[in-house]
Amino acid sequence: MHVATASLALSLGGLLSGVGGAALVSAPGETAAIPAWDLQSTAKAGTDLTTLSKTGVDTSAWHHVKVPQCTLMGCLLESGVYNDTTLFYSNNLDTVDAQQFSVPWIYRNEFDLEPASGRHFFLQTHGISSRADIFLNGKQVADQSVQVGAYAGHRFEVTEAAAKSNALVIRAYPTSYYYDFGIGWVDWNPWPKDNGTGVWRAVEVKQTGPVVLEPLRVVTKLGASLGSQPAGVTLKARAQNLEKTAVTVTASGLVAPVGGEPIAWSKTFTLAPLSISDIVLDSVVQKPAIWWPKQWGEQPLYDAKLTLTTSDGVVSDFVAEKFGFRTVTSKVNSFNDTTFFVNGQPFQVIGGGYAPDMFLRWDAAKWEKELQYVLDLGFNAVRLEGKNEHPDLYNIADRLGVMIMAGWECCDKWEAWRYNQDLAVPTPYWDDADYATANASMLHDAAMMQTHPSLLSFLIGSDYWPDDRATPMYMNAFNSVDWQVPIIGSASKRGFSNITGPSGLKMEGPYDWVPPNYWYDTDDDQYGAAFGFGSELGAGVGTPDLSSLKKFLSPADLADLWKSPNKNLFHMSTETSSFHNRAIYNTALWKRLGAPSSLEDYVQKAQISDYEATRSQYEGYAAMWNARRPATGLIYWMLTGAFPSLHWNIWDYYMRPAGGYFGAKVGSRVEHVAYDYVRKNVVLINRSLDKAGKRTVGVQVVDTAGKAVYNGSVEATTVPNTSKSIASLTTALGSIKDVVFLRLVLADEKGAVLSRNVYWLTKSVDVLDWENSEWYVTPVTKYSDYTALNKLSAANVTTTTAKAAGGGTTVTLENLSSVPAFFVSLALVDGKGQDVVPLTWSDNYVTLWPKEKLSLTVRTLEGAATPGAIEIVGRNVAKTVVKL
Ligand SMILES: *[C@@H]1O[C@H](CO)[C@@H](O)[C@H](O)[C@H]1NC(C)=O
Ligand SMILES: *[C@@H]1O[C@H](CO)[C@@H](O)[C@H](O)[C@H]1NC(C)=O
Ligand SMILES: *[C@@H]1O[C@H](CO)[C@@H](O)[C@H](O)[C@H]1NC(C)=O
Ligand SMILES: *[C@@H]1O[C@H](CO)[C@@H](O)[C@H](O)[C@H]1NC(C)=O
Ligand SMILES: *[C@@H]1O[C@H](CO)[C@@H](O)[C@H](O)[C@H]1NC(C)=O
Ligand SMILES: *[C@@H]1O[C@H](CO)[C@@H](O)[C@H](O)[C@H]1NC(C)=O
Ligand SMILES: *[C@@H]1O[C@H](CO)[C@@H](O)[C@H](O)[C@H]1NC(C)=O
Ligand SMILES: *[C@@H]1O[C@H](CO)[C@@H](O)[C@H](O)[C@H]1NC(C)=O
Ligand SMILES: *[C@@H]1O[C@H](CO)[C@@H](O)[C@H](O)[C@H]1NC(C)=O
Ligand SMILES: CC(=O)N[C@H]1CO[C@H](CO)[C@@H](O)[C@@H]1O
Repeated sequence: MHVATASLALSLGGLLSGVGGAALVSAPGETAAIPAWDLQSTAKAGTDLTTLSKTGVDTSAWHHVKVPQCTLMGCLLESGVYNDTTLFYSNNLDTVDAQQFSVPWIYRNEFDLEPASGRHFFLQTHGISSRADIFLNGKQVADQSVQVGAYAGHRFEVTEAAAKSNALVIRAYPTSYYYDFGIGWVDWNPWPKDNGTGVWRAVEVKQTGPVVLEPLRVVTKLGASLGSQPAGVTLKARAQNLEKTAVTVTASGLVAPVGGEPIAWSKTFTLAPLSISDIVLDSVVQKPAIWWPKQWGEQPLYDAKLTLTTSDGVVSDFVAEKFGFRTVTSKVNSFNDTTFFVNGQPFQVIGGGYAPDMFLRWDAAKWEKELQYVLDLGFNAVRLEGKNEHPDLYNIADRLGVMIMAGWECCDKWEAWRYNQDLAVPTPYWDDADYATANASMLHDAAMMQTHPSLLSFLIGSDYWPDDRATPMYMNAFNSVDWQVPIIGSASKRGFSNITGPSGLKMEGPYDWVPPNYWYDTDDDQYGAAFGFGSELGAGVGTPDLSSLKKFLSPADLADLWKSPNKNLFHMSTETSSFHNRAIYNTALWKRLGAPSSLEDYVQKAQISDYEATRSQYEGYAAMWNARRPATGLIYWMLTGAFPSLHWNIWDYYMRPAGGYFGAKVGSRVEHVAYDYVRKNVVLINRSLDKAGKRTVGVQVVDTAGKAVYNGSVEATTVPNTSKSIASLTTALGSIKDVVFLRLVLADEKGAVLSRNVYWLTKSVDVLDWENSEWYVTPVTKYSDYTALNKLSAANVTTTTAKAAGGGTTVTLENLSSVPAFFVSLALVDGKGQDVVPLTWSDNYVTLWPKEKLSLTVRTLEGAATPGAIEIVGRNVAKTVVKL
């Protein structure tokens, strides 16, 4: 047996199979993941891998999982040692014994193959944290100096060791975020006690004939006039002749719109003995269907396949992927801010930062629902900071039309540069072996992503840019896989390598609470205000609503929320971070909305704060798209949480959308009217490429008693892809004494409402102290007083329900009163009163005008329980339950 040169390989989604009893793979070109593992600590199983990797070892006392991949904690959850309902409750996570993970653990599996002369077998890894020894049938396949790094995948030839019955053993070494290329969490959440150690990505077995292929690359070349000119398409894959003689192969290419007429062609290559060379097949698609981000068009995908057949007509290997025709480019403007272009159109990035599950348990169905939320919100992108996950993440994003900003993570081994001023001590700077690990990681993940039309960019650094040895190494890795989308040096403006040039992305905060006017304070280019590209920023909000809070907080934890506003809390960021408590957030809540009188009161005030915060941030960036210094993108920090968290997410761990979600959803509407808190203007926003025409904006202001203060309307013509100010409300809002409500309603020529939106405003905005800004927040020296909202007269809102056209339920709310019904939230629950999730609401956490009637539509997504009732409650609306 010999160990093949370290090279990369990918899973072939459609071919994964685990046929019980039969050989794991039995035909050339076939690839299958090891479908299940037996797991044990070396403290119990010992360290004699030679013996453990022989068939027949009794593993009945080990842990058993029927999944192809899991970290140690993920496996122990899967096998029932831990239960996440219990683990995530209160601070139970802290009680997990970390000591058990201080020694290596063993993953073991037995499987069958059908070895015969002329057949070659491979083990393919896609990253094991932190490093591993691999043994097959008593022989070492790789040691920990080669299989190292969470993202470094390798292909090892195991033909000589392969037998009919095989035993595979992987010894995974403990991960340190200081020393290893792991998958770290920085300040996002408490760290898992196993540090993510283990076989977190599948290990595959592959069978081939005399020639093996590396992953397929697809190079597309679109004509200047998209779609109406033929497009070049080149299929490429690196081929290795495994024999000591020259081999002649026919390479057959196939390109077909999914479900459509294929283009097939072929070419013959003679490969020198033991050589490695690129197989390159060129073709042309006459009428390429163009792939667009969801809000701009369709997502046509093409199948591509490259098959090698030997002269006797037998397949040696094949590779296949889906791809799409689109272009992505980026430009740094005169302010050094980056604008992305998709299919030549300037693309304002609107999205959030992704956190995987804390134990890296990958769930494709969950990710699909998360992207459905992303689209429901009006977002168009997700940033992955060093959480590049699995091929299905990209497959699903391709299908749904969401752009992905992939990249490496900050603050640990991945950014161990001398000039990194935020590096965790005692992380050592990179040595030669570290560069090799990073190189293998880049090669592997770039190859995994190359064909996917959803890729917007790869950020080779997050907080700091890679040094002048790593940068060209990364660029060479991208070149070697025919990378076709922008490579960005980092997500910040702290410096850059001349090889990438300036990143054009800013990382200036905030990460904690700021008032809504923060985003509109753009005249002096301060920090995170709505100009340029904010790569990770937000008011830090994301408070789950009460039903979710009760799932993971004890009664004492719940009391802390409103009785101990400055207390450190477990369900936040790490102990050592600036975000271990809600003090900044709570100070604002107490000052602006008044001290809470109960848990319910606190949570409702938190939803009001969260809604206001996310709406203003998304509106602010959308409104400034055509400003003096354009706002070119924002990534809200964060989109999701790795565990049930009290902050930094757009929806909670249980996927129950609340105030922050619906604020973000209003602020991200493709056609919208927004209120600029600083200039007191109405801004007409159009993020579509094709929605134009006459628009009317109704502008109404009422006081807290429901008395009309202003009633007017503005005519405007909307221009695609443009934000513009269309009216000043200085007069309309001139006479505010206390708190007023402002309603903006955008309607088209036929009177159809395109966007409707209510603000609560005081005479003046919160006063920001920009000079004393920290990296994570800008302090407020004078808070706005919204306490009048606690004294609203009760409103009587009636609810009627009907079946919605196209599925779901239409809920019509009517305010019978002469006062506004403030912040009315609706929860869809099952027969037992538990939240029904996942689901989408056309709108929620709404404020009704006196006598206003408003219809909302709710639809459940796949996997949701059967709805039984809707619970309705508002700030001045008593709770009612309407049975369905
Ligand atoms: C975990 O525990 C909860 C509550 O004790 C129980 O309802 C749930 O079924 C358990 N989950 C698993 C996977 O065993
Ligand atoms: C996890 O990583 C941290 C930081 O590098 C380290 O202090 C800790 O010992 C690690 N835990 C284990 C179980 O290796
Ligand atoms: C943009 O970056 C370049 C390179 O660092 C610098 O020389 C230039 O002054 C910057 N321009 C602005 C407007 O900041
Ligand atoms: C990275 O790996 C590739 C493929 O093995 C190799 O050709 C290249 O020299 C490596 N680069 C560095 C800087 O080690
Ligand atoms: C990068 O380019 C600038 C301007 O050309 C030059 O002054 C600087 O020395 C270069 N830096 C490196 C590391 O090459
Ligand atoms: C947005 O712009 C598109 C493209 O010009 C246009 O068709 C649409 O009517 C515009 N919508 C608004 C609200 O301006
Ligand atoms: C506002 O004015 C419009 C016409 O300009 C009128 O139709 C509408 O009833 C008025 N609304 C209120 C609340 O006064
Ligand atoms: C969209 O807006 C950008 C930025 O203002 C502009 O450069 C571009 O030409 C516009 N595109 C269209 C299709 O109007
Ligand atoms: C609300 O109005 C409806 C219809 O007039 C009435 O039946 C109901 O009793 C009122 N509810 C309250 C709480 O006043
Ligand atoms: C101002 C007003 O009409 N308020 C009414 C709203 O509805 C509640 C509940 O019916 C009444 O109590 C209020 O008088």
